[in-house]
This record gives sequence, C-alpha cells and structure tokens, in this order.
Amino acid sequence: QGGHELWLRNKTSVPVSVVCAETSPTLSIAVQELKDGWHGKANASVTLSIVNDDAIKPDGFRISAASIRATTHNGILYGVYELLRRQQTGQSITDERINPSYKARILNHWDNLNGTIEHGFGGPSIFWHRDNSLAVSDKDRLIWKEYARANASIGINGTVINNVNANPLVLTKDYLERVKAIAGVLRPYGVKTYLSINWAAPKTIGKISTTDPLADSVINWWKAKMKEIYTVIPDLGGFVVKANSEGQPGPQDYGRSHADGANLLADAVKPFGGIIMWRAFVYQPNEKDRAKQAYNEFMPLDGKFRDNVIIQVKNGPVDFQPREPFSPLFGAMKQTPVMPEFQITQEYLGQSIHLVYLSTMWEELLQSDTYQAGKGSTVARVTDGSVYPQKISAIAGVANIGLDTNWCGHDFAQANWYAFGRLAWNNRLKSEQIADEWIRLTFSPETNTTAWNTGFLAPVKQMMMDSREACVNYMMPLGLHHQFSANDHYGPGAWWAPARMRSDWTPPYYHKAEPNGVGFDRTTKGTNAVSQYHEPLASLFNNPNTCPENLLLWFHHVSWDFKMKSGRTLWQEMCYKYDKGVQQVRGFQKTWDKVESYVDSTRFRSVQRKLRSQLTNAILWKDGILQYFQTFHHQPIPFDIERPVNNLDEIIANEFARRPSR
Ligand code: BDP
Repeated sequence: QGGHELWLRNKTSVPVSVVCAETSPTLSIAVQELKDGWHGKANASVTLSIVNDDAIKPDGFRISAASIRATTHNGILYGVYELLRRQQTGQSITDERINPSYKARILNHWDNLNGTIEHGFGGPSIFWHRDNSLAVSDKDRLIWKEYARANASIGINGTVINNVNANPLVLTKDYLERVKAIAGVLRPYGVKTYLSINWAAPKTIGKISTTDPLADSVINWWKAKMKEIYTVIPDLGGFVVKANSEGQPGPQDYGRSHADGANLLADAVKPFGGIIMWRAFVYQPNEKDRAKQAYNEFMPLDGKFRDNVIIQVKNGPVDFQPREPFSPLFGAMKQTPVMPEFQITQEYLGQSIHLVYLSTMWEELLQSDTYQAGKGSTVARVTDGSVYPQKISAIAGVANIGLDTNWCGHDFAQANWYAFGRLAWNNRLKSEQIADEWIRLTFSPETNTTAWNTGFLAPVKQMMMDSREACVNYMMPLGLHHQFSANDHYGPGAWWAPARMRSDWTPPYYHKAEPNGVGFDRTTKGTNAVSQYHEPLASLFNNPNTCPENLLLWFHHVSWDFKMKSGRTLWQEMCYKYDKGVQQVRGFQKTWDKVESYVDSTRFRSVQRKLRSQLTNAILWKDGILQYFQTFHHQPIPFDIERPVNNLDEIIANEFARRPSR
C-alpha cells in the first residue's frame, strides 16, 4: 500500500538453503535477500562463492539457477538481485557471466543542507533535515537503509548526497560526521557516498583570500581538506563539481581553465582513490548560441585532464529538455572520459504530476550514433569504454527521491529510478523490457495470470512506452525547446521575456518565432552548431529536408508553410502534434480507469488524480503555444482539431498564480 516498497514487494516463504563460506555485512544481506525473496524450487540449495575469474569484473558475477560466483562481495549481492528478479519476472536463468556497463552508476541528489531539494518533487530530502539538525536518528538510518537496498537491487553503486549548487559547509566537521553516518549505512549495500563541491570553499570556509587553482595556498588548502575528509570517510567515492556555471564560482574567475580547476582537485584526492566528476554544463549570457558553448569550452581541453577526472555531460546540449539531440561532446572528447548525466526528476517533463516513462528518452540517447569513431559509435559505446580506452567510466542520474511515502511523488516515477539503474548496469537494455520487469515487480499479483497479462501488464506497458513521446507532443514537438514558464518549468511560457532578463533564460530566444517562420537556425548559415557533429550528421542536420523532423526547429528556422513529410505545412503539423499529445493523455486516462481492479485503491486513485492534472496541463500547453504562435502568422488551427478552451490572455495572466497541486 502506498508504494513505499517500490519494486521490492515480492516476499515469499518458499524455503531455500544458502551455502556461503565467507561472512561480511554485504554477504549477510545477500543471504537474507535470497531467503526472503526466493521464488525458485522449494528447498533448493544455492551456493554463493568468491572465485578467481578474469572474465568477471569487480561488480560482475556469474549466475546459474543454483549458484552465484563473483570476485567481490558486492558482485555476489548483485548476482542475488539478478537471480531474484529473474525468478520473480519469469525470465530464464542460464549459466551466464554478467558485468555492468559502467564502473560508477551514480545518483545525484540536488538536496540542500536545509532539507529542501532543488527541483525535488517527492518530498523533502532523505539526507538533510528541514530544521538543519545534524543528529542522526533511527528513522534516518532506516530510510537510508531502504534507499540503499533499493539502489543495490538495480545496480546503483554511488550517490552524491548534496546539491551541485553546493553549500561549502558540507565539507566542515559536523556535516562530515553526518556524511560518515550516511556512508556507513549505505556501504554494506555497495553504495558509495560522494559529495558536491563548491569551488569557493577555500575562501568561504577556509581563510584563504583566493581560489586561484594555481595558487599554492589553494592547492595546500585542498590537500589538507581532502586528507581531513578521507580520514573521516576513507572510502568516499569522490566529488562532483559545478563550476563557472549559472553563477557558481570556478577557476575562470581567475582566468584559469576548467582543466586547471579539475586537476587541482584530482591531485588532492588521488592519494585516497577518489574521482572528480567535472560538469560540462556551462554557458554564458554573452554568446550567441547556448547549445554550442559546452563543446567550445571543453574540446580544446581534451587530453589535458588527470586520469581520475571524468567530464559529466548532460544528455543534450542545452538542458534536460523533453527532446534534444545528443550533446556533441559525446564521442568527440577522445582522450578524456565522458559520462552521461540524465535527469530522473522530471523538472522539464511534468514533474511528479505527469506520467512520463523516461527510459525511452535515455535509450534514444544511448543508442544515438555519434560516428566519432566510425559507424556504430553510439553514445553508449563511446562512454562505457568499448570504443576508447578509459580508466574510469560512469553515468549519473539526477534523483527524484524524497520523503514521500512512495519516494518519488508519482507512483510511475519510481519506474524512472528503476530504469536509470537498469540502464546504468546494462546500457544496451530495451526500455520495453525494463518496463515489463518494473510492472511485474511493482504491481504483480500473487500469481501472473493470463488475465493479468492482457488486462493489466500489456496496456500499462503500452501507456508507459508512449508516454514520453506524448509529453514531447503536447509540450514541445518538432524540435521546439525551452518553452517553459519561468522558474517552475512546469507550464507553457513561450511569450515570457521581461525587458531586463538575460535573453538565454527566455523562451523567445529558443523559438525565434516571427511572422514568416519559427525555429533556431543552427545551420552553417546560422550559428553553425551543426558543425560540432561528426559527418554524416553535420550534413544531415544542416539540411531541413534530411534533418529528422523531430529536431527540425532545433536546427532550422523554417517558414510556417514549410512542407512536412506528411504533406502538411509546418503550422498544421504542429497543431496536429499538440492535439495528438492531448489525445494521448486522454487515452492514458482510459487505460488507467480500465485497470482499476488490478491495483490497490491508494495507488489507483493517486495515479488517476495525477492523470487528470496532466490532461489539464497538456491542454494548457496546446492552447497556450498554438494561440501564441497564431499572433505571428494569423493562420487558423485546422478545423478537425478541438478548439482551444483557454484564452491566451488568461493563460498569460495566470501564469504565475497557477501552481500545480502535487
Ligand atoms: C537546470 C536547473 C537548475 C540546476 C541546473 C544544473 O533548473 O536548478 O542547477 O540545471 O544542472 O536545469 O546545474
């Protein structure tokens, strides 16, 4: 009830005996999990053993129906969860060796030390208290344990427990004691703790007058600080850094490069085995095209980073939008490891109100071919070590987890946490399989009957599979991006452009609508962002007739009458896309109402309510954007489409009064 148990609801009492020669906290968990969740033959015997096998990587394992072998205790634990999942979802179990795609599979929590979460929609922080108290309670420990277990069950092995917009206080003594307590609870589950660093820490919490990365005082301060931190938490995974980005301090404040900054920290953590995840999410208000800036900033630095630095790159070149092309940095940086950053929390995809299954979006990114090392250089392969030799490999997801009973605000948002873990473990997985597993584990009745499969599993899976494209359709189809109402990033705000506002923080910067056309010209005749992609993509994107239509307005400024493949004009096509998105949400409502008998009433009602709000919002998007664009060209909305039910002036007038109830 209430969804607190996530995908871990399948307790049984089928007896099993477990043989395990060694002991450790991790192995005790492994043994207990097998006993609690065994869905195999009654009275079977399973052997867990540590072996020497070069084909098994540190977190990997070899499983069969009756044994799990690994080279580490964590490997055994992952093997146990794999075995149980296969039993519980009815997948076959053959003798196989399984290794993870990425070494570090990390959640990023944008949790502030005062317990709030930046763009958190599932309640307050599980790590930090609203009253700022640092005392560790039993309740804290319990939630951290449940959290660690959920992560381990899907292969997540790291977590950054404070916001990338970091408060430097987290690096001070009292906070470090709490970090130590958290790390202690997560450790047996194989989850390493990481922290976000504020670049200006030597100034704000130290007594150093500069933060120039080449200054001895700064270098020595960080060396000493790292020593202090690692004395408290010897196995801390490392740090993520947001520097010279959106007002955060960084090495450029002193005319130094991102490499100078990253290397300083890398040297300081090197003796302790830590890594530095340096974010490439940088853009300045003074340049023409925000989408080009990270590439321009980081490409000249390729090869200049220490070997314990990895560059953390958001999936798209702008910012976690419903659809973007992949960031051109993937595959382009050939001598520096790059890690994808996804956003699990749906800041720009309906937050905890819209049902949007993000796995299809991430699969789209991972399977995008960058062509950087020939055909088949997918983002998955250029980041996981298959194409370039790299010492570290990693993937991060901005977490959607909070203190809500169901953790994520929306019961279906749990699927995004689940999918992130599964894709981080195996970046070749298909979203449909992940959805199938998640539904079975999360909603499964005692026995999977044919009626359940056809009455519940199939339609719910279809709804999930369609949900991200539906969101793109009713929010920003055809390559439109960043059309959000300011600050809350929930509803439409295409018109929002106050006089003194930075233009790259306003939607018109991105849509460039005018009487003759719409879209951002990033071709060779425009900002030339296309040139950051490897051929054949650069040419393909550059031509409006070969550019994928779902990215058309990302790369092109075209006439409202531009002929689409369907034979319609761009304007008509846009209208149909918005309308389709709205209709898809109406369809989700029908799907959900029809499966009522298969779901407990708490989860049923909660999702039903949210679908209603999602529809209201989808209609608002359609009505707002279409009527706003009409003010430029005055063409009618095709007559076979539902008429708007909201007036543009009212949508605009209520923009900031309207806040979704979660
Ligand atoms: C933006 C968010 C902002 C984050 C930033 C980031 O609106 O809150 O701090 O991303 O990733 O999309 O640093």
